[in-house]
Amino acid sequence: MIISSVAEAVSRQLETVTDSVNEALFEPVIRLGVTGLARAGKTVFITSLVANLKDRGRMPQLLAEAEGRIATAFLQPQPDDTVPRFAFEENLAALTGPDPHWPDNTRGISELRLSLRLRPAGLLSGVRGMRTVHLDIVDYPGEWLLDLALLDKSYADWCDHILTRLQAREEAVGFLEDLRGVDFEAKLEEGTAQALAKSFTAYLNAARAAGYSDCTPGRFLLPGDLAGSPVLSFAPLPDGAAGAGRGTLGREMARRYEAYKAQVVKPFFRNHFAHIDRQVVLVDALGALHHGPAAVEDLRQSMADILAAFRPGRSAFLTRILGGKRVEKILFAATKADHLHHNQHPQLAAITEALLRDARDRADFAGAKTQAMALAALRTTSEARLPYEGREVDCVQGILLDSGKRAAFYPGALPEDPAQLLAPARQGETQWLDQDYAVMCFAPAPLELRPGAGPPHIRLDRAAQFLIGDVL
Ligand SMILES: Nc1nc2c(ncn2[C@@H]2O[C@H](COP(=O)(O)OP(=O)(O)OP(=O)(O)O)[C@@H](O)[C@H]2O)c(=O)[nH]1
Ligand SMILES: [Mg+2]
Repeated sequence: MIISSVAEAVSRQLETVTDSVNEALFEPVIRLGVTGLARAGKTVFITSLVANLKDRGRMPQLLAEAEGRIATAFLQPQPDDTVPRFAFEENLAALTGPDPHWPDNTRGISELRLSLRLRPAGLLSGVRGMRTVHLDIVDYPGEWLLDLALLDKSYADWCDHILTRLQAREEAVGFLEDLRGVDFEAKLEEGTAQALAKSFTAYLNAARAAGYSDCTPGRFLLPGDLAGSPVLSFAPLPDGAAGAGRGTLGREMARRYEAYKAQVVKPFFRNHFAHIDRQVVLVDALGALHHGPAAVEDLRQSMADILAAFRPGRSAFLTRILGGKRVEKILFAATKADHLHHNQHPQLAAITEALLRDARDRADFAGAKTQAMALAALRTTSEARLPYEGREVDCVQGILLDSGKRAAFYPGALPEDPAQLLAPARQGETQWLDQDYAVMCFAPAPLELRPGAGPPHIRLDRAAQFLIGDVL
């Protein structure tokens, strides 16, 4: 029995070896990471991308499609058995069903495999048969990338950093108040630890709702099945807490912070992040503009922190687990561009590019190809030219999310020069000087999908061409 099970193990091993050899030789797998801060548009992006790759009538800028080389694209069981499957069918039904609505918030990581069957191109077309490329799409919260910065920070550094930021934020008043009554040298009381963690989490949620991007530790907002566990039951404490004696609240909080790093942050980078080949970073730049200069500056800083993860050498831990592997392409996409008339899309792309400037330069330096663009994964509006304050303006029209009524919308003209927005944001202005940038929430429009065409979008085909065009 023992012998047979050993033999079985050996042959199974051989099987996996030949499988992966076959796969590597004949069926390339591209792992496409899709990330962005909360509500950036990840779920809608993936749903529309997959739907438009399956039915490619609206993908003229995807070269392989224009050349008639994509025979079919179909969903397959994903390779990772322990990662939840991306709920494609459910999300597509939400967006394109008889009562169209936006999909629910997502709680964590998920994955989907789309396989494309390709006809051979050019001279070899008569000789070579069809080939298959697998696209594994991985959806994960951008907040988890922000956690990378924690790996270099001791508990004392982290507390110092966070508490300094909190001083200036009205969302933190409640937590800072709770902190005042705490003695970190007192013996650990689980009730006190839980109450502080709750109060800190409430601050994080309020900060996110107010448009702030730096809402870490990332898992506090999306705890999943870790909710209430010790790794998520810590909070920043005033100076000196980490050095408090054994069995005290301070010491235990420092220990839990370290456990969060070791048992939550590192496994994510090791098991998921390290395997990504191409990356989309979605940015709700319009949403930040609407919230004002502080939100824009905060988005800029958070993007720099997020993109640090794509910079080799940024973290000793990452360098070790990546072992020389690099993300080959990174697309920075400003989402929800259907809120703007197309003649303002270049300005939105320029703002996105400027927002990511520092981080992007470093990623370029690392050899990754990068591009910034403005897109809408699901177009909910049409364009019109209408009178407004005595002149004609280019606006968009759609169905309002709250009232269900049709309305025209002019968000304000974005400046040609992004510095006009980013400079006041950096200088800590509290309001835009010349105007406000309104944001409206449009509902997905009821659709009649043409056979062979996916949901309407803006520039999703260009995004796909940049991300995977070279392997098709
Ligand atoms: N008009 C328009 N709105 C969009 C588009 N994509 C996303 N939105 C809006 O942004 C919201 C968030 O989109 P999601 O795709 O759920 O964002 P997410 O990044 O998956 O959000 P979480 O899972 O909560 O982190 C949606 O509910 C829509 O209101 C788009 O292409 N056009
Ligand atoms: Mg989502």
